[in-house]
Amino acid sequence: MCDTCKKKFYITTPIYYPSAKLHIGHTYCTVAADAMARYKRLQGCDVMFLTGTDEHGQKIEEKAKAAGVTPQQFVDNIVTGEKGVLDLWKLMNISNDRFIRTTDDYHVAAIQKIFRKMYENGDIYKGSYKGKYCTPCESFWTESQLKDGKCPDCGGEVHDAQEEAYFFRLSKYAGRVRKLLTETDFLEPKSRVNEMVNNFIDPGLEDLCVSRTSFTWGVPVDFDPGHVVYVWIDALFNYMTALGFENDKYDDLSKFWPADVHFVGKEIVRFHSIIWPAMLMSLDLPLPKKVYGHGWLVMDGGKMSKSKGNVVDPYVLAEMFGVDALRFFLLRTFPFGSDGNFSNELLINTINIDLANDLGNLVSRTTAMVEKYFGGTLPAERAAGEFDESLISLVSGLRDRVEAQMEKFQFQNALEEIFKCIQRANKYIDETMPWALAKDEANKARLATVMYNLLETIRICATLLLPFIPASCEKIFAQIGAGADVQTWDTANVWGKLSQTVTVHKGDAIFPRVDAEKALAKLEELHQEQLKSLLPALEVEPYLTEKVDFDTFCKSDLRAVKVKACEPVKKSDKLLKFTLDDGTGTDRQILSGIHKFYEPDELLGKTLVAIVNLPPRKMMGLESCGMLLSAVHTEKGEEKLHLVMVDDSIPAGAKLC
Ligand code: ME8
Repeated sequence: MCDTCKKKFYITTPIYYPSAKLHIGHTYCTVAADAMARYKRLQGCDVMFLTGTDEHGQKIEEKAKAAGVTPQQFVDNIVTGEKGVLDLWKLMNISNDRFIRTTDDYHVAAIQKIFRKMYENGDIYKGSYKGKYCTPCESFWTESQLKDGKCPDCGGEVHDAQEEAYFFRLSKYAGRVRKLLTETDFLEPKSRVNEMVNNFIDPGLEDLCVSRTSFTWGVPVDFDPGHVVYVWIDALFNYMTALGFENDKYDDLSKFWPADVHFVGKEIVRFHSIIWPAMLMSLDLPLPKKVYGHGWLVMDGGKMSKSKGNVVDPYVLAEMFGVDALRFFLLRTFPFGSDGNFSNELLINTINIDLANDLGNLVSRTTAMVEKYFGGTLPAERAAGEFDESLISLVSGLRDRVEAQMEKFQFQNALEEIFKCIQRANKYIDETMPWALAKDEANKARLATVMYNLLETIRICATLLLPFIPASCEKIFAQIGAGADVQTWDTANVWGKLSQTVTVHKGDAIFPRVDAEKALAKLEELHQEQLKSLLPALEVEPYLTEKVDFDTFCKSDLRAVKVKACEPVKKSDKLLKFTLDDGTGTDRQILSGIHKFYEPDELLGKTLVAIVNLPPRKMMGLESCGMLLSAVHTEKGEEKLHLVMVDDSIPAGAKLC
């Protein structure tokens, strides 16, 4: 197919807020879009795969201020800094063709032009906004949109706010948008259509506030200083400015617009399926062909967060389990349109069952047998036999079944189809029993056929797995001796493309089994560290508000005491027994629960402070006459204690007052 005849395919992910490091939930959509882009390229399409970052808004401005840096420095660090967004996509083997940052000059200038055009055509007008404002979501809400008085998106507090602002005439497009949603396949899955129509369109679409004066970190409205463009105009038009709309940086608009699909998380479906088409209608621009609202990865039913019991850092998970294992898990385990409950146990199970047991074993058993029985190269003789037909017919139709699912973005089902074949091939080994065939030279042709059928199944499955686990598939191809000419979408539909006399190269296990117990313990340890890092650095006991009069205070007799001996109390983890010189000539014994903080030897000879007129107490059968003073606080969740020590030149018995 020549370049100009190639089918075009334009796919986008949401552009991410770099307000914090991305977690595994963010990785989900980008991995899905990557699988889709790779699949389309394999099919021979001319693909444009766009992702990026949405860098303006009040939240970023506030976070930058708190961090003591400029907003630009703040976002630069999260986007281009070490282990930032760009690094993450590189690590995850994301094959995006373009990356847009909404702070890019060409985008900023284009947004100004777009805003002005909509102002000039009358769809943007100036008014005053009164409403309930949610700061984290940067959204105004009406009373009726609130859920239990809280923000319907994040569940957070809202407050009354009013400001002079520009508005977009969203209400004008309600009818056309409703038709788009209800009469076409613009929005999928279909369940999301009802949600949009019932919750937003039918209750009455209000005009949308599209500028802010309460912060400055945004695209300035060039004809009205003090106003910045509200993030959704800025954010949504990225899909077009990245192709060259209203700018000279790129020149792909006529080639790739309208987009074939926008992948978006369910909470931003509203912006993509109502506001976005309405804005495009306002400018008389073609609408994207589809918006697909995927579900969330949740933990224990709630949104992802570090404070829940899982490590959600993709760097940690990729390092422990491998990038492909993580990519595979995300798309194999959860239906793309619904929420999926993430857990480390599930991740490890998926790796061990599908990748290590089923796929990994099939590859290593097959290549090991070809090496053992044929020295690595199959002979040309063949002998068909029982079980061949059922395997071959299942695998021959696989590509079309995978394609049918991929076209509907049903990654889980596509993988299910592939794994049915992998499982069938493993069963074929048990049925044909190559080890029994190998005992008799007369079975050589039959044994070669069995091996060939297995290798050919692996070749076809690996080709279809390329969009999901590209690096591992390359390793598989190398092991089974499949050249580039038989790793193509066209050959994935034709049985028998692998050379009949192929040479295999058994290598290391491609998907080593994960020791679940060890891995979970390690993750738990990392999670505890993460939790600690979230705790305040330093915490001291709250101050007492109740006043104590001077005379009462003076009733405490504080003395300098010198440690003559110190030893742990038998059968106690905590207690140390001190023999102290208190200046009276008679040793004083004090027990103190500080063994966790001090070894007895390090305290010998030290001059400490004790309250000496407390009534004696018995602990573990021993008498304690007084109490040693110490300073206590908590650091990163850990209790710290320091005995109060005074200068050694101070004699035992000196009164502290
Ligand atoms: O919404 N599971 O940015 P964002 C699945 N800047 N997806 C998740 C997720 C989870 N646990 N957590 C977040 C924005 N996401 C805007 C987009 S587009 C013009 C502007 C998804 O960084 C979320 O659903 O807050 C969204 O689609 C994406 O991550 C980006 O979220």
